[in-house]
Amino acid sequence: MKAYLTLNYQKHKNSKHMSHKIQTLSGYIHEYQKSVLQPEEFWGRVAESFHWKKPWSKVLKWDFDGPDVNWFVDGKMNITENILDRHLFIMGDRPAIIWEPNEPGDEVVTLTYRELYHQVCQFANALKAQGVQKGDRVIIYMPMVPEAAVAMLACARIGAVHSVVFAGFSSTAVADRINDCEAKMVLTSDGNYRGAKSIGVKSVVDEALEKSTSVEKVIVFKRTGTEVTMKEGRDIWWDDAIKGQPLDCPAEEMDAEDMLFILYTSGSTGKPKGVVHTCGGYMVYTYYSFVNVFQYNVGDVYWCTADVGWITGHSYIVYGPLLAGATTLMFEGVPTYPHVGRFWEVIDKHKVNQFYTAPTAIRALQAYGLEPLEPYKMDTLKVIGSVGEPINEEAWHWYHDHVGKGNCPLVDTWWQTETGGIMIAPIAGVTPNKPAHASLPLPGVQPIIVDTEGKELHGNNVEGNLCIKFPWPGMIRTTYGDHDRCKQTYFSTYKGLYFTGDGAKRDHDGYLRILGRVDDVINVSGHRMGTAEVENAINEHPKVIESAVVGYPHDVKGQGIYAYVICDMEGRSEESLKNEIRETVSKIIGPIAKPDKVQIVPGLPKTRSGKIMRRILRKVASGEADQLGDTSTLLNPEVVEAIVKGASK
Ligand code: 6R9
Repeated sequence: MKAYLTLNYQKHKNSKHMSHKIQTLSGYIHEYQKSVLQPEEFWGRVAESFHWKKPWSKVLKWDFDGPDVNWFVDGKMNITENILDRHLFIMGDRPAIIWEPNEPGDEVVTLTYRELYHQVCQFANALKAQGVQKGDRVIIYMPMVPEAAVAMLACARIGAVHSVVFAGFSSTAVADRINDCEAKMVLTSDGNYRGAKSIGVKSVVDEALEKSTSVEKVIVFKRTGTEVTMKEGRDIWWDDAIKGQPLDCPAEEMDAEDMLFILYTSGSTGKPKGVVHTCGGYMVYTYYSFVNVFQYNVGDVYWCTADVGWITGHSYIVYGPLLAGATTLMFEGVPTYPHVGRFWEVIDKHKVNQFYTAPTAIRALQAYGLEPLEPYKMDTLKVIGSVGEPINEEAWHWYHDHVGKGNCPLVDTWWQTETGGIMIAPIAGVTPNKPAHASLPLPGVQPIIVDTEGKELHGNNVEGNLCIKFPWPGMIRTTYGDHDRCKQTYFSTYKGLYFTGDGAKRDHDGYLRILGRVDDVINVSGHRMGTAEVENAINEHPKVIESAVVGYPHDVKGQGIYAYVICDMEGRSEESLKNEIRETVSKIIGPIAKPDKVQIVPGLPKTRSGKIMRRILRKVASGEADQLGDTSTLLNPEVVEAIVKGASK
């Protein structure tokens, strides 16, 4: 360990920490220009501030047709050395993670960089002792406790590939992910506290493991004290696994392009895909975007309210902040427990400086009015952020005026699981804020708007599909086990471009506004759901003949899920069938995918080639049945009338 600390110190003693932070508008323009004209030089300079075990031979080699994208070619490193070892020397006693538990009165846990280092090393040794090796896949299905971050970093320490599964997913969803990546191990907990509820977690894993064969060991962290069954020879308690394990662990030498993690996300087809991120580029990109967008200063307390099960939790609770030596707050609970002012209370309690949340949470809290905010000062806040879905102007203003008190820049950050980090967003206090606009690309990001033929739409006041025309270090490399799927989904719609699946508008001032998905993906409370995925789950119900799912505008969730279902009604009432269908989806995917509305229909509108006309279903679901357009070309125009008549209110 000593060796790199010395080396690191030598390298850093004269450099100003976080010298890559843009501080002025002209600085942004200059850096942006440089990143486009000399991308290799630009990213090479950012990457130089990290500790590399062996330098790269070339910054970038790429081809979007493959796609085959390589950043920091031949470079060797370990991301955890840059998170932990590097920070011990000058920041060992600074808090790395502050953990706010579900119950406000329970003890807050603070881990310094030194404590985090030891916990990660110790758990990394435990993983090795249980047979995990470089390249093995490890599923993490855990609540929001610091050990979830420890687990991720311990995998990275020894070169194992983590795949975190959101702890609200069902056993079937967990089993699908275990099987897709042939995971060797599962890290989980006995239970999970969420607001007033305590939920079984280990029991879900037990059920999932009945459907999979690759998992050899399960390590169980004790959180709730819920009774669990421990399978002899397979299951081991976290505390037993770490007992006697040394507090230091050598960091595995990783190639910059070795896999760091897999994260499953929904797309337009039925099966979630495993988005693969690699070590070097992801490290450089999450760090750079974090310090710039949030303008983090050493000593600040930063809080992102996401769950580590989503990409936002990966990049902006764990990796980005910790790479920057930041103090990152992890919150176990929910915004409305034990009262609807909990977020504001936590901001005051921990003197939070940067606060990053989702529009759906803002809209939900806005509904309670201003009273819950009154007891709190929130005067430590400097920057507030939004992620996950388009933020409507009303929510933007409420957030800006009442949470940010009108004097915090609001960074509306557009990005995706596939992009690894923030792509289009204001740089807090540096580039201008415009309500409901993600605004301008970060340096290194080259977005373009194209028409349906893929022709670039130049100039301002244009609207079309959002693509990226040049690689950035944090981008997706492949979809696990199926490279062709990655090519088909992202690089084939428009030749030579990465297609985001989102629509966007460049307004008359040149600022980008994201308009939402243009494919069959619904964004429910910032969570991506594929319509086909929900349909597959509905179709599992024995009485269901066929179904079609669409999104519709929802006041709090952004979009709600509307399911049209053809059923065999024999012996069932409509109400009980609808409830059973909703429960089926909850069981197969998880409660977040439960349809908000279910309508039993006699048929689905189809084209002559047999395709469901979703356009019509979307209009009916949105209450715009008077704007259906031409339905005469349908195979079965008569069902439209029945659907409109029976539309769920
Ligand atoms: C980070 C994350 C990605 C999809 C994306 C888009 C939507 C995310 C947004 C936004 C408008 C924003 N999205 N941020 N839309 N404005 N600031 O959310 O990743 O879960 O993969 O979702 O979310 O539609 O394509 P992910």
